[in-house]
Amino acid sequence: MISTLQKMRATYQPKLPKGLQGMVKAEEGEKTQSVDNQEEIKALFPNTYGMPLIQFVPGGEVASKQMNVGVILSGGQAPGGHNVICGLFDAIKKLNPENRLFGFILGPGGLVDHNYKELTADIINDYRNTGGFDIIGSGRTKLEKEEQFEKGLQIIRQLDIKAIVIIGGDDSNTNACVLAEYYAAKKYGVQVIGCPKTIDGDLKNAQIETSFGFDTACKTYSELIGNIQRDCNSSRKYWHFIKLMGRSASHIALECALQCQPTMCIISEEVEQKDLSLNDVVEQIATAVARRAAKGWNFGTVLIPEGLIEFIPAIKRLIAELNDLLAAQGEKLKGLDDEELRKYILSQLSSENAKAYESLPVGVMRQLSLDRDPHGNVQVSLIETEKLLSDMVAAKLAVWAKEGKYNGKFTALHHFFGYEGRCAAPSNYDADYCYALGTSAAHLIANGKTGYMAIVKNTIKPADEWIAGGVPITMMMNMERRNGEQKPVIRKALVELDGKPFKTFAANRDKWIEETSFLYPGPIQYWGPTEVCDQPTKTLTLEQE
Ligand code: FBP
Repeated sequence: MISTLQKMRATYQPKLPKGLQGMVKAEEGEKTQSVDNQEEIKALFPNTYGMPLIQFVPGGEVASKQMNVGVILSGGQAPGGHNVICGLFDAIKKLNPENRLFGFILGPGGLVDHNYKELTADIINDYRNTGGFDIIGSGRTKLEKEEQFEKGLQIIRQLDIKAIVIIGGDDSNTNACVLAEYYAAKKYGVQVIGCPKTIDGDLKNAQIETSFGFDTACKTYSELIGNIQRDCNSSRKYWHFIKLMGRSASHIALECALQCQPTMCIISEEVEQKDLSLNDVVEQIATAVARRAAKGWNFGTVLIPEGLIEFIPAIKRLIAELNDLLAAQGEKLKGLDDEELRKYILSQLSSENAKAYESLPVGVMRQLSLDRDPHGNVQVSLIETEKLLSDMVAAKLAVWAKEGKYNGKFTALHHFFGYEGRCAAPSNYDADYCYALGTSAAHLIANGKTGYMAIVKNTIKPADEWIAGGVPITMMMNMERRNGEQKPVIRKALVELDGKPFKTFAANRDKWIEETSFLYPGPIQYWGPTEVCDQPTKTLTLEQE
């Protein structure tokens, strides 16, 4: 049984750029180099470094022999993943109806464990324009060891697969690049293509305008924030502390702020640049609360990016040392109870970092000492920053009240929006963008490419004018410290403080505290006027205009 909306939505035909609508020709552009550490990246990726950019234009197609393709969904869910697979499926079938698509189950682990299913037309048709990754499931297994690559090769050979498409974020596409290089170096003839996924919006650069899912996730959170703001403005008695997903980057919080005009929004990248302490951030919020209380307004909304804690410089330094400690002694630490762990960590840290560690509430201290995800990231979605901040604001206001500097009522409510938006039914933007990405991936494969990521650009214009192609993944790489070692990774895009989205926010934020300027964006619309149905995010529009 499927819902009526899902039934109607299945009939939506995603729009494709002109270059992908009929016969498709691949045009090669300039040779590329990595964004930094060129010599190191070149030495690590001798077979996939320096390849040219690819653009698809209408024209004579390469003759396509029968081929089988494998697809993997990797990492956190993002709206539109199913449409990447649908676009890939439709395009390979158009190239040759005998072509077959195999999905590996529950992420990259499915390739290693030989866990797969063939994706046939009847399965694909049930997932067109739907949210979620449940068609084959997702996972966070890190592909990095030779034995995993060789184990994967066995099933690739068994299924006669020509190419693997890895749909993932920066870490997963880094893995795609490593896998592509390995298979190329061994001359196995297996191609690997990546696709830019993540709601976090931090996989973007000169070639990738946005990662898919960011649009739908932000619109979903903005609907919820708008609803809360209406409620808040109706009863005028609560401060809502709303934490938003996004890992390290504050793109989601910033986009929701541009869409909803909350009372306040903290941007982690600014906190770092201004070298603010946790106490400084608390003081900023408490000052806003006090300013509004003076007008008799004991209500408001505060947006908090989930990665904030990592950007407070003292805590960032602490995390860097903890990461090295966990990488070196993780196994030993696993056997310790909370108190033993705290004591042992304190004995190992430098005195400055030990001080920062001890100043944190016990819960946060424990969270920072826990296992990293398979890619070495702190699991920031598990840290209750919204509660930590509101407790500290309440304590500060109590002191100010005693000093006669504050006279108001502060009642805080807490929310965390993340999982609510990662599987939402894709907006028209994400439905179209993802379908075009999947179609591009198919043509990169047909043209014999490996180590490329499928891209679609010019997406603030009507879909007809979008430009599809491919970018060598090595072009986006630099060397960074991970799990205690220097590693080649795709550079993460954080919020740029001299970029238009942040500047637009900064120019208005004082007014949002002084007045109540809430906007209520409402739910995503799938049918109706293009001004409400087909608009990209404010971030993308401001960046590209
Ligand atoms: P990706 O980087 O894999 O796209 O995941 C994004 C994300 O939703 C983050 O915003 C969040 O911090 C994290 O996943 C949560 O991870 P998990 O799904 O393992 O709980």
